[in-house]
Amino acid sequence: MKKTFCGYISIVGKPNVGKSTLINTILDKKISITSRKSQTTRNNILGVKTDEAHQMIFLDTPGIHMQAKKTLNKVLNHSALSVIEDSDLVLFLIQRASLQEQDREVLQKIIDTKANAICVFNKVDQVQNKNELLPIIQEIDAQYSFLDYVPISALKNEGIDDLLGCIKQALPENNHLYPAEAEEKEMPDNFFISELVREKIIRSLGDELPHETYVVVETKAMEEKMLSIGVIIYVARDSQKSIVIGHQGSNLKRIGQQTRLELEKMLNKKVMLKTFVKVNKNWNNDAQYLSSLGVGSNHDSS
Ligand SMILES: Nc1nc2c(ncn2[C@@H]2O[C@H](COP(=O)(O)OP(=O)(O)OP(=O)(O)O)[C@@H](O)[C@H]2O)c(=O)[nH]1
Ligand SMILES: [Mg+2]
Repeated sequence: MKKTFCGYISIVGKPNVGKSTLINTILDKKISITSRKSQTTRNNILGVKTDEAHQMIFLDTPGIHMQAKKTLNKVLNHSALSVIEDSDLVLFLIQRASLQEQDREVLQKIIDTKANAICVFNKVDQVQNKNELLPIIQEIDAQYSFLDYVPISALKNEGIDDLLGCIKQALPENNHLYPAEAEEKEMPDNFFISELVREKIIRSLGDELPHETYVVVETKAMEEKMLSIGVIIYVARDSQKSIVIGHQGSNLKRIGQQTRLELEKMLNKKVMLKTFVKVNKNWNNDAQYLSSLGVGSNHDSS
């Protein structure tokens, strides 16, 4: 019998280091939304890559943020930290040639859990002289023995094959948990559609607002050659409702259009998308409400 290898690999790091970009690049498709703003990812998002004998089950996590005050941020941190313990391998992401306080805090969690881990330097396309990485590697190596140090650019798809090679070396011998076809997803589930809308909101609106929104898919129907979808964007205050809608509906129109175009390209099908904006006060401080939405937990597909 040929040996098979399989394991859970979690991608952790401070907000905005490129965790979601990395998982999308590895899987060669978009499964997790990304943006320039911190704390874009809310759930642990799972993607599977099988390469002959090796099956890698990746978990994208919300950026770990130690100064969490709001309940939402606490829930996000908890879910990111708990996966470290449950993983066979952890990818610790840092960016460029810098190790900041927030990175050190995440590093400390890895040290505490004694996780099997690879240290990944992302965004090296923005590092002129790769020697700048050496003192950081020395500093980290003095604190913990990582299996490898791998420089990559998730955005430019550089160093990814090297990284995959290191990951495969670290996978435990195990039967594959997912059938190969689990990797193909035809109809996007409600979670993915709502994430796509949230990505467009985050990318096009102000810095604070995006974290005060959540999106629910109300209706989804395959009509004759056309996918028809209705979504509700919830915000925490009336003033935010006006921001999301914009002057004469311009923002909402743009958000809807960008989402629709991306879905059409993915599905190769016409999409009709209706968007509504509603106010739900203080939602992001209500932990019970958050968990009912699945925020901060592994989501089930709809
Ligand atoms: N130049 C460069 N930019 C990158 C690279 N990887 C990611 N980015 C950018 O960094 C920003 C953050 O990327 P995300 O993938 O959303 O980061 P994240 O770690 O998932 O962020 P949170 O979910 O908020 O914790 C985006 O604007 C990406 O395009 C890279 O290799 N090089
Ligand atoms: Mg992310």
